Amino acid sequence: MAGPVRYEVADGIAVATITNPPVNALSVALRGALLEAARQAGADPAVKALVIAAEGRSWIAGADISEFGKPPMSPTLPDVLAAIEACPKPVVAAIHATALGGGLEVAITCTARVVAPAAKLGLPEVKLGILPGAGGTQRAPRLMGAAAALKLMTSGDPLDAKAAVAAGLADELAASDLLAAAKAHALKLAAGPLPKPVAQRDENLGPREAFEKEAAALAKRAATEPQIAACIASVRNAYELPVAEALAKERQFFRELLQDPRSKALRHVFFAEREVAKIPGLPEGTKPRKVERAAVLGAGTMGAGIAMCFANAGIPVRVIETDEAAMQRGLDRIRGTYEASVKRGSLTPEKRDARMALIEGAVGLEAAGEADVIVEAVFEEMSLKKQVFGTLDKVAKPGAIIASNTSYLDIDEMAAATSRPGDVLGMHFFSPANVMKLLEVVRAKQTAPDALVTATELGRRLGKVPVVVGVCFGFVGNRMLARRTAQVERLLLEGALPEQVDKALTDFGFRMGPCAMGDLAGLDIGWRIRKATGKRAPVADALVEAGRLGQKTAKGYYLYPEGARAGVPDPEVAALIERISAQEGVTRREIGREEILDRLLLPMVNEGARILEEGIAARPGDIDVVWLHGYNWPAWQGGPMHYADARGLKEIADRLAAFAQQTGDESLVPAPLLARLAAEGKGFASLKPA
Ligand code: 3H9
Repeated sequence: MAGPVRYEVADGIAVATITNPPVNALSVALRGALLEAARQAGADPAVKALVIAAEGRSWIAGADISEFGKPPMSPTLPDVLAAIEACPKPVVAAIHATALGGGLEVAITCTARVVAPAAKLGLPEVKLGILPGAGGTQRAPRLMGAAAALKLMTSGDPLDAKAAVAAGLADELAASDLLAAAKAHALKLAAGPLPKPVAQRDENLGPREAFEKEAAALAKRAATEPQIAACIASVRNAYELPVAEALAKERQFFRELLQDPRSKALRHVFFAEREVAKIPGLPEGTKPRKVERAAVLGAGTMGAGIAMCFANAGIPVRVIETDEAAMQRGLDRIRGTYEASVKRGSLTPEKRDARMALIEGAVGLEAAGEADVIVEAVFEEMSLKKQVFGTLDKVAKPGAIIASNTSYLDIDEMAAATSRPGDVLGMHFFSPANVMKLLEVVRAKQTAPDALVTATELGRRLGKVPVVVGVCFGFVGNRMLARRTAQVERLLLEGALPEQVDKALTDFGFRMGPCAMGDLAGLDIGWRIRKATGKRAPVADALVEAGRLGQKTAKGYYLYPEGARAGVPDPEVAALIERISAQEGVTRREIGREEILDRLLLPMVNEGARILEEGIAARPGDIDVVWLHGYNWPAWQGGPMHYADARGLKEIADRLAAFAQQTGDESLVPAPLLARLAAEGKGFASLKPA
């Protein structure tokens, strides 16, 4: 019967080969089969040693994360490890690829570890808000020393094969035939007395001072990330408690952290980031088109940043402008950005030269004729965009993807200016384009499935996280942001000050609040859009009209004395806001922190519900990914839709309804989808993909 482990005995050695696609996660079936293999090898007089090998792209990727939060099923991972440890014969792990989390915990319970050059060994649990919960905090220190083990588990990043051997985490690097090397290693061990279990190798813990130094360096993170504090405490137990007690404590930390809402949020993010790559409704077997050359229209800030994305991924790119001078300015801007990276030491001069060599300036749209993908980043004006698309229709080669980087304009209208709407879509990069990971791939009405797949694959090649969204004003991210921005203005008018608004969001976990963000980006951007669309924001307008454009004029919502990056509150701004409140006939009042936070976040959730209802985003998790990678939503808060689910949609809907009544703002009335789910006692997570 085909199970997750193939058990074979030859020449006195039992080999248990794991096949549990896609990544050999430790599901209950695999745990059972591994436990059985250890017992069988131990009991069989014909077997001298056991080798645990695996097939597929991972050795073992760790515990099955989808089982977390469900009732535990026997055998547990500690049961399996106890069986491996109790095996009276040497057990050798033959690691060909990634051994992560619980996977590495299996490996370090074995008597020895032989690794192939492609192996990667790590304890990434902290990234899921937990700590290694199956002996990792006790056994890793007893192989590589407590200080190094603490570093490994708090960074969450794996060691490659060579580094793992050097650190003592693995015993042998097999240059070619891994299985043969592991068998030979096992036979050698079988010939002598059985080495003591890793859990008893206290002599390897290393000096306590080295560990405490490492722990002290983590104090800042430990104060805000409970999983880091738990790693420190648990590894410290290796010095202070008998190992059985330390293991029991580790298990207790693990169980507690698993229940923490922050870990739940991080696990949600793990799955949402993988789910987002699946595009619903595509014909089976849709293949991407070939992309070997790119063109970017417009060499402004966005265009230059997008061109760099292509060059950074090794794709030759033409940066096209309307005249020589603008083109040169664009190239200079790109060179300047690379130069700054070289100065900072984050880029070598060789890489800078290699990247610059992939970027070519050109004048006139005809220069886009050879490109497989063309990204338009010209001025945000529909008539101009339509003209550009009309010309591209004539000059682009057949099958080329024609993409717009527009932040809010209608892609369908642009597609209609061509005779090939199937090739047209949006590729919305976020500023700075060469840094931010989000890419909204906008699927227009007639976008061909293979064009869509080409854009998402290309996005991944560029190191982005592509999220497929539909056409609407502002797509997913900016459409929701607009709701928050409107509330910032209202809160300031009603009684809050910029520093209170910003603090609500930085306390929540954002790196920056909206007022500081506005100052950084330049307040004139929003002002220009409002003027063009006939909208007003009395406070923000007054700031711009008083010459306060943000950091570039050393004053905006805040003051930036002598080019300071962090602004300081300005009494003049407070006075200006009070004056505007009076002009608008609003009586100012004290607004509490909770109200500020909810007024900023819940309208976004409400807009997210509308976005889901309209099918602009396929899944609530997709919206979360947009906010995590485009706007630095703190991962441990899971994204706006997960955050709402975690608080309960009934509470969210009630708060919104109360705000709507209090302010008379219709947009705050709970969206029909939100109201329905709240009434049914469900969350957004209960929805099936659109
Ligand atoms: C742990 O071990 C706790 C223990 O200390 C204590 C236990 C008591 N579980 O990423 P990919 C799925 S905590 C369930 O696209 P890649 C994933 O959702 C765990 N599912 O592949 C996806 O599914 P789908 C510590 C998992 O080749 C598919 O596999 N371990 C798990 O780019 C492919 O995933 C980790 O944190 C899992 N553990 O990268 C490692 N892992 O196709 C987490 C993956 O349906 N995993 N899936 O969308 C990874 O970092 C990467 O998946 C890996 C492969 C590097 C392994």
